[in-house]
Amino acid sequence: MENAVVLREWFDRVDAGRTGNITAAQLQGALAVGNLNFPISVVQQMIRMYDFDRNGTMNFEEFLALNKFLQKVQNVFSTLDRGRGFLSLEEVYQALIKLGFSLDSPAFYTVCESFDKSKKGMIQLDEFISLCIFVQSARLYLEYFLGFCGEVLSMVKFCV
Ligand SMILES: [Ca+2]
Repeated sequence: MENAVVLREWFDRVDAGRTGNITAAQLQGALAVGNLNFPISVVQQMIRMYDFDRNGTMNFEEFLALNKFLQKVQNVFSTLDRGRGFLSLEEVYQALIKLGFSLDSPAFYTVCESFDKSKKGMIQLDEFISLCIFVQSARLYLEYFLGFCGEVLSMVKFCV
């Protein structure tokens, strides 16, 4: 309950114009205050993942869904990084399993390579979040796509 109040205050602070919606640029700035620096494309993807009303911005309800996901990702990161501030690739793999993602090796290394900015096999929190956003979006898209295929198939069946 108290958490919800804190989140509401945070949301209202970011939504300076009191529009009820946060834009990608506003979210990017707010996350940077918390030392999490993301390219705008990643922030836009965050919004798209939970943009239930599909208006391109984030209302409070959508923000709660995103926040839940980010909390989960951050918790897994901090249980594995043991205060070092980064995860090895092996630990990233474990972390993804904890989060319910299973990638085969080639996909895993390709994904790691593209998010490991320093190319040292050390994934920092913002890189790990970006990576999870990417994997989660891919999963949501796939579920949507498969659901769509299912509907088409049953329509075809119905027509036949
Ligand atoms: Ca929205």
